[in-house]
Amino acid sequence: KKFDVAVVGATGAVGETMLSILAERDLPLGEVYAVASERSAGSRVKFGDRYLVVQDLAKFDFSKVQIGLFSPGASVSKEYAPKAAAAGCVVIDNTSQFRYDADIPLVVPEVNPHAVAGYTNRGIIANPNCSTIQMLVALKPIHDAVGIERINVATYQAVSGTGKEAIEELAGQTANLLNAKPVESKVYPKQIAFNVLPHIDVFMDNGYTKEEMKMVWETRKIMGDDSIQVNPTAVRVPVFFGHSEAVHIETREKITAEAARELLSKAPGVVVIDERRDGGYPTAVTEAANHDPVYVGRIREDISHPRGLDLWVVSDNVRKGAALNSIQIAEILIKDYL
Ligand code: A2P
Ligand code: 11C
Repeated sequence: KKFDVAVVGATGAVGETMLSILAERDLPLGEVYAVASERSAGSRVKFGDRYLVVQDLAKFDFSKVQIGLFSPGASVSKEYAPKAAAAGCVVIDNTSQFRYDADIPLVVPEVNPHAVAGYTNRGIIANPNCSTIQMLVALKPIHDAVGIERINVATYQAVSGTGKEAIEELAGQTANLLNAKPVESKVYPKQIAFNVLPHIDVFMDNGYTKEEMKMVWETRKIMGDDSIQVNPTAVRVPVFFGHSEAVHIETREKITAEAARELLSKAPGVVVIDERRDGGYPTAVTEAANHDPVYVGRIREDISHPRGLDLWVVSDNVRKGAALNSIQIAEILIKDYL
């Protein structure tokens, strides 16, 4: 049996990566359609060694496909994901639109693959936020072994998380500054080149940003444990691809750094790079960008807490944080449900 797939948002940073991962992996694909807004309809996007002509979302007939991989922004998914589902297509939505609805599954395949079964509720499965995905792939084996009570996390997030315009803003500002020209900030409220901004997504009433609160809400839903306390600070850094996170956890029972390293070295989707020497740790640019795994290093026992453990977690936010995770969900759907 073959499956016809629509990639919605196919001209964006995530959509382009979805198409390249679909071409690389071994899914039983029938037709693949590239869909975006009216603005880019008629243009071409790369799919393996050929090109697809982009179709207008407003005119696309979803009864032609069994799976829709959506990444066009929350307001567009809000309108079109239910329409696609009503036409019989299972939507895997990469936006924040449906994640917190109780009847929508929120899935990280290495953590809660069984939740995919809930796709029958509304025909929609939500893909979590990139910062949450990589953190939970690394923390799940530790939570299963000793229980996690509290997570303190500071993120160092790449501009590709914002989308193509932000990638261009960082590149443009960097070039201008190196040529002693003035810079303009349109996507971010302050200069991002050679700078660090403690602000991702909108501010909430409690002083946290929405990106930070996503990590709180999504961690509890995906782990299926409302008792986990999460305290995030989400920060944008001038990196193109790859989010990094300093993760500090407090566990129910003590776990040694050595035991954690051992568990993580066998965990699905994780690569441990943890040598206590210069360069013996993963980074966004040298390891994560353009690769699939979640890399973990700097594993050590917290000297300030008897049951504390510190980890450095790095992954390609556009791949594992978005496109790859969605396609892994599609693989589970195809193998076990459709
Ligand atoms: P388009 O190129 O036609 O604007 P990014 O997150 O990298 O900025 O990408 C956003 C993606 O979502 C693009 O593929 C963009 O298509 C698509 N998109 C944005 N708005 C709409 C819309 N109203 N209908 C369909 N696709 C949209
Ligand atoms: C970022 N995490 O890095 C965001 C991008 O909820 O899907 C993804 C936003 C989301 O800017």
